[in-house]
Amino acid sequence: MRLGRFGRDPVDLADQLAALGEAVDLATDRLPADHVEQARAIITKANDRLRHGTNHTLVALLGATGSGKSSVANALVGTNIATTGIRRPTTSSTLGCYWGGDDPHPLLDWLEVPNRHDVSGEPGAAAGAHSPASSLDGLVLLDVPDHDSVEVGHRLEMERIARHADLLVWVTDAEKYGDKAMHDYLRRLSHHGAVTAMVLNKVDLLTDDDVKTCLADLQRLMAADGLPGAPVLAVSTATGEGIPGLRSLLAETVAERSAMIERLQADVTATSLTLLDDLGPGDGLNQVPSRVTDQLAAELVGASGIAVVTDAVAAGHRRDAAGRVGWPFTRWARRLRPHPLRRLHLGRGSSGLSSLPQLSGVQLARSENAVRQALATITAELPEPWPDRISEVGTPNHALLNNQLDAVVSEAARATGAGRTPRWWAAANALQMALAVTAVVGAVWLALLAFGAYLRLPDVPTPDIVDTGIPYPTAMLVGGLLLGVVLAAVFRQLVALGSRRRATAVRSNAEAAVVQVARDLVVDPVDRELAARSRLRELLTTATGGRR
Ligand SMILES: Nc1nc2c(ncn2[C@@H]2O[C@H](COP(=O)(O)OP(=O)(O)OP(=O)(O)O)[C@@H](O)[C@H]2O)c(=O)[nH]1
Ligand SMILES: [Mg+2]
Repeated sequence: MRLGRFGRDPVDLADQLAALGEAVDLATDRLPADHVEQARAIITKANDRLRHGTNHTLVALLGATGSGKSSVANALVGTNIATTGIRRPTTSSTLGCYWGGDDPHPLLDWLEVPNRHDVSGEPGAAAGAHSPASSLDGLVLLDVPDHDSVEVGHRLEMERIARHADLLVWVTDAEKYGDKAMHDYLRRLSHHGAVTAMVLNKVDLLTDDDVKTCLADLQRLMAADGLPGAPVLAVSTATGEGIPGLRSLLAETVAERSAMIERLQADVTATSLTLLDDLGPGDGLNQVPSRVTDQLAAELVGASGIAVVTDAVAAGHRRDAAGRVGWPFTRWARRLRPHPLRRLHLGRGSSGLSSLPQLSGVQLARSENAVRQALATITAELPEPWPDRISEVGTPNHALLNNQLDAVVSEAARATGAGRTPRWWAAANALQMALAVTAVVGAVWLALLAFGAYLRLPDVPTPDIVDTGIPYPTAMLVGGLLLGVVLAAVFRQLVALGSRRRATAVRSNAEAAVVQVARDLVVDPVDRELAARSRLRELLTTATGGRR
């Protein structure tokens, strides 16, 4: 008869514990607090138990009152320890019996078991010691109070010992083996099959056929509890039947020195599986999909009121251009209207402080709605508890969001909309001025000629443009005016092109800035949460030791 084995070594347990340790930190405030606390307690317990080494194997006798736990302990010790005054009618505090080997007291101190019995001096101990194969040196056998008496303290003590022991030996009999309380415990410890054994005691009271039936039934029930491989032994402390088999099982376990590691691995596996269940099924969503980010940014751009600024930037550009390259004779008219950018307190003449009109109620609602939509899309497919968690980290302070939208829009406008004038404007201006001067000179010339004629002064010969018969002053006036108007029209087209380009540049700068705001306040926090979630899954999968 052998216990089931995971066949792992302590290095695996160290890896599992390290992964669980990191997972517990990440799981804090993310997964149910009681499960995280349970995992933390397992890590503490495992580290404490590991400090005491593998020289001792803690075997707990667990079961209902009267099933014969103390009798089994006596049978293994080889003498009735009740004669030493330790035994009571029913066991109310744990008794630790230890067999030879290293000093077990530090371990029993940690286990908080003050009642101790050194078996090495017992005459009956020799019965097991004479054969090296069945040496129990290193065994610390714990006779534990029952879990089903009226004494709540007994149950708590039993549960405490059951949490700390390396090997759990349940003792039952033909009357009690179907006991619900015991099977509840077994189910809860279904990952502990490698460190669980079942003893069907008092078989002296049964016929051979009944023993077979009971054993088969008990095995079936244990398989249903999730412990199909755990050994089941039939014993009688009254006749000694089966006791050598139980002794060999314990001797093997003590010799292998692996029960402690396997017990701790089972604990780490079980608690990691619980946390993995809390984490929900894997869905491969490790970051916010880019289409959600794009959609959110587009909505926020809409809500930001950037159109007001881009329109002003385009109009301002046209207005500046008209002042520089427009027809000189009508430039003054433009100056009567206020500069579009100055109206927004942006660009030239700005105090440097943004004073864009505050976002309207509709815009505020639009930005809030955009964030809500994005979060709803992200969380739609996520299992509990992630929708709430993601919504919590992804919902920004809306006043902050709107301030930032306001700031980035005006900043983008200021950076792109002001200052730099296209180089061709200077040349165009010079040309327009030259044409205007030409027209004015032509006009003055003609005026002087007209004035001379009025005063009936003798004709001053007026030169003609060669071969055309058109007098210079006329050509200068008409040509200067006409060319100026035509050029102003051409320049207007070029300026319109430039103003569109400038507005587009402002818009794309603002869009880039709004994407950054969306990232900082919504997408990045959600990404961090999703990354923590997938890291948790990775760590917990490692911590289960490959059990999922
Ligand atoms: N016939 C028979 N009676 C047994 C056997 N083992 C134990 N008993 C009796 O069962 C009763 C209970 O035995 P204990 O060993 O005190 O049982 P326990 O599980 O320690 O009980 P608690 O300490 O109350 O939890 C005693 O009267 C024993 O004599 C056995 O193999 N055959
Ligand atoms: Mg007892």
